[in-house]
Amino acid sequence: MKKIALVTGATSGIGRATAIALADEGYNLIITGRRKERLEELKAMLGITYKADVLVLNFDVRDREAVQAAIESIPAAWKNIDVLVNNAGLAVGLNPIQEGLIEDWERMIDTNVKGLLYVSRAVAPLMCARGTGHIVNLCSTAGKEVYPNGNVYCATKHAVDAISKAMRIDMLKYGIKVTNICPGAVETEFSMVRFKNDKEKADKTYEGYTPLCGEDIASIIRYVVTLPVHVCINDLVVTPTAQANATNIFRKN
Ligand code: NDP
Ligand code: 8X3
Repeated sequence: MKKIALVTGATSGIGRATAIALADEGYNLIITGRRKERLEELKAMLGITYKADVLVLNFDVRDREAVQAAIESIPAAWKNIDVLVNNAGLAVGLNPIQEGLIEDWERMIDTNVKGLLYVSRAVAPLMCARGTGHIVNLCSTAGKEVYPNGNVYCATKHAVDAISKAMRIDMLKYGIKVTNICPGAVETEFSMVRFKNDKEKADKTYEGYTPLCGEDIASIIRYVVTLPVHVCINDLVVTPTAQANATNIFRKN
């Protein structure tokens, strides 16, 4: 029987690439996000190209009741979720704390922290009941260090880092693996979202060096979820070769 992976934020970037990589690995997929048409397009592609069965769940991770209802709506045969990739997330704004927009802060906290918790709270009991499962949380180098103007985004990713550690302790007795993945710069829609569709600013983020791409992270996720049952990668920091840490990127111009 094929394994099942649920990927949040599968409409773009790392999440979409991960859904494709896991379909290629032989998984059936539950793909989620707010942009339904993109989910339907991905479902069709995964079915044709990889012969994967795909269930689309269209919800906003910030909506606690919608998350609960969506997971409860999953047909019994799909509830044996082997892998949960908590990927949905975003940065909004890049301002010093004294000038930050509170609505930006709330979007990040509600999505990156509360949304991840809502989805995990709905899926983790299914894994514990079966005594098997793997949760992969998309953290960030921003979960390991703080950089100028990154304040609240960094705080949300530090929270993800702590939640990953806590999950691993709490679900140890059920044999649940928890992997915290911390990428540096990955060229996706991330910077367009952070800079509110200012393409010039978004493009500047990746100027003068080769950033990671969604497929780079997807191939790492594919690797960590296919390790033997007794092996768990707990924490993984990955940057472009041109990036040493959050503040040091070597740009050639
Ligand atoms: P993208 O903007 O390309 O993708 C973000 C995904 O999250 C989209 O599929 C989006 O779907 C989904 N999402 C955002 N908000 C919500 C919401 N409220 N409800 C449901 N889904 C939501 O960015 P990335 O692929 O780069 O980001 C994926 C993860 O990786 C994030 O957690 C990010 O913080 C993290 N990360 C990214 C890095 C980077 O440099 N790009 C580096 C380190 C970590 P939709 O809009 O359709 O709902
Ligand atoms: C995304 C990478 O450097 O913008 O998490 O925080 S960074």
